[in-house]
Amino acid sequence: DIPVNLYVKISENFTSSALIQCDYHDVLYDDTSLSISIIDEDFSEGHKIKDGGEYCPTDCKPKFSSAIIVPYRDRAEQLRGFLVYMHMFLQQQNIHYRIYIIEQVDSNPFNRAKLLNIGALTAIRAGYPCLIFHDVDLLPLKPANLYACTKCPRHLSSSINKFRFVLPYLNLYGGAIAMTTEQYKLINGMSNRYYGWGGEDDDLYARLEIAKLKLCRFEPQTSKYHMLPHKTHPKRLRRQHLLKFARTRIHKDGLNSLQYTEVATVLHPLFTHIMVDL
Ligand code: BGN
Repeated sequence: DIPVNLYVKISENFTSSALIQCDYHDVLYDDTSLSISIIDEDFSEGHKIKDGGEYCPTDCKPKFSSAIIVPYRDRAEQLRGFLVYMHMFLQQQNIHYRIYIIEQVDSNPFNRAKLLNIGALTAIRAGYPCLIFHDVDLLPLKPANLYACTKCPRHLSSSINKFRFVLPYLNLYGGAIAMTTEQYKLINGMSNRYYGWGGEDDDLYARLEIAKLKLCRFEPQTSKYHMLPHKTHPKRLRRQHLLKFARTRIHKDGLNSLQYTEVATVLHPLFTHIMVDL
């Protein structure tokens, strides 16, 4: 789908002592100051992924640095596919990134938002300026969907096969999203109180509204995703009630009230595995 004239040939003469900025083309959206980079077939020089699932292009200096934060429990099969696919996808984009898998090891209902808060804190401490929150069942289909942060918080996955590639509602802000560390801190992260499926992403959207942060999306064509099939999570009861008071909790429920026990952190070849008891 990328027009041929957008492909960049990376010169083989680059030496590591004189790193130049990675080549990105200014395309798509002026207001987001984003651009994409696609490189040619010569790229596959074997694996350059460091333990912990971190990758940095070696022949140029990347402009974007992103932590990919994935909440996880009990989907080993999906995770394997996700990791292999995402490393291929992300390396094409010539960005610096690291994949964090945050696993809930207790047996309480799944708390996606709290896991994302934990991943965000870890990534912020590691110095990442851009946080990409990503469900493990979503695979991006378009290389132009750059995994980097824009001036405004961005909803990456607006066009998913499961919803027949149509955005279900305008304020949907779940699935795969990107926010700068500054934006995430400004809204005190996400609510820690959503155990069970649903509502935590709508709560996050309410926080954006309070902070007057406008949401942006790339065009549907660029935002296409394939959702892997899976069993559904038990839905959270009374999530409407929790959501109703989202605005009153923003300053007391979030990053500043986050409590959990880190059970272990293991650096695997393709990801950093953080196991937590919520
Ligand atoms: C919505 C869910 C979201 C979910 C989307 C897409 C709720 C809150 C009800 C008050 N919201 O219905 O969390 O991401 O569907 O599946 O359940």
